[in-house]
Amino acid sequence: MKSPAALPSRSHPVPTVLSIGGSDSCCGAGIQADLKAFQSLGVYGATVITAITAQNTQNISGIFPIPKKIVSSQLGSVLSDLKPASVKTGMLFSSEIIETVSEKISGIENIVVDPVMVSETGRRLLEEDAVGTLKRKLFPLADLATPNIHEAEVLSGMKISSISDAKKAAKKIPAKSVIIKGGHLPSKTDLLYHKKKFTIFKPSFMFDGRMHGRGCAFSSAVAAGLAKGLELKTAITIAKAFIDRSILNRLSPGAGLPVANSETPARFELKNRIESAAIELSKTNFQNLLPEVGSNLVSLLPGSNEVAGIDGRIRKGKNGILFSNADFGVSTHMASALLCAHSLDPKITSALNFLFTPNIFAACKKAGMRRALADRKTEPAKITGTDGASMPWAVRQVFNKENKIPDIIYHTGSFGKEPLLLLFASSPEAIVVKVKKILGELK
Ligand code: PXL
Repeated sequence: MKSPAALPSRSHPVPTVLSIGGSDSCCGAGIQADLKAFQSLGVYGATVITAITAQNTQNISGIFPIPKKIVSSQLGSVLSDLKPASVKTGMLFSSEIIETVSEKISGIENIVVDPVMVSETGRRLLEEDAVGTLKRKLFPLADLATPNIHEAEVLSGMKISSISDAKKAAKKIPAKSVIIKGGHLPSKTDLLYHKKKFTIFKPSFMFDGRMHGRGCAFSSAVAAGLAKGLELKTAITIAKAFIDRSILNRLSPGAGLPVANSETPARFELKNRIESAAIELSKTNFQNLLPEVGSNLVSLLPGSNEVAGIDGRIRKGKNGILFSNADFGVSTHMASALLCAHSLDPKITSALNFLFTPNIFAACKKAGMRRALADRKTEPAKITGTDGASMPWAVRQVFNKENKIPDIIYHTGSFGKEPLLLLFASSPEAIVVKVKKILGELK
């Protein structure tokens, strides 16, 4: 038997974030949602539980606050050993728990207070008489408070129907900085009040539905960013991208509300990179290369055989290029071509297909792209007759002939087969660089 290798040492210290809040038995919100966000964003999560809720995606059937002695004991244990680089508070339920928590965390840097009051399913998660204690004891310690509109109304004592109302309310909330989440405003914009200045954060898409756990994941993501040393606005921008992704990824584990669903940092990053590359392409004349059926930009998750691409492809619209979000498992043929190319040349991790015309082909040549023909006329009937086999066959045929994967593999079409051009590169960004070069030579 082989002797085991020595455990490699870690090169990066991983910051710890402490979440103080309630347990949600369906794991869409509360400390369970916080831990999922911490894991996704690459920080270590510790928890102090203030209440246990019995709930599912439809309702909360029981709330069992934890005695303050036990909350205090958990805090004592965690804080005497782990050194959190940030703290996030969620459901605190009662005045006595708020007092206990405030006493123990004062002096810690980067405190994010999510002033949880009512669940999305309508249950009170903070006793009415505890609002004053929250404002008096915890808010003065908060580097950032993250109320939604309803919570901001309660905290400021005023009605909020517009961004200008939100600006007035933010000034009345006694935390160092406040972000009022505008998910329930028509504009859906969030308003940050930080260092006496306002900043508006727009959503990347409009989501009108209700959802469980969004607020918890957002405040946790901000706390994770602060723990990594990010400046507040940067931490918020990244947290918003993270939460938008978690909404797109939502799951419905029960019959009630969907839950926000985060994912591993590597999957999160790859989807963002594919979408950024598609945005870059949409700023060019890429529509001149788009076939009527659309193109796809696909990329491989490092160390796996999972391929992500643009869901529904990149398409030609009346007023420019159309595309939606990136996701895994949305491409079959392109994914099989990429996986085959990667197996033959591990540097290749991304691919894009586009239109093949003599003009485009000439531009590819001028742009210095190495091109190789996959001769479909020699394709065995068995391959042609097997769904999904043609692309890998074409890639392998070229590799066998050329002994490498060129920039471009093309075929000129045959009966029932569209002419095709496949561009390969080492990253989504490298695909964009190559496309820009080709477009630069296109007459
Ligand atoms: O989303 C706020 C929240 C926080 N904490 C717990 C919850 C909820 C919402 O249901 O259950 C434990």
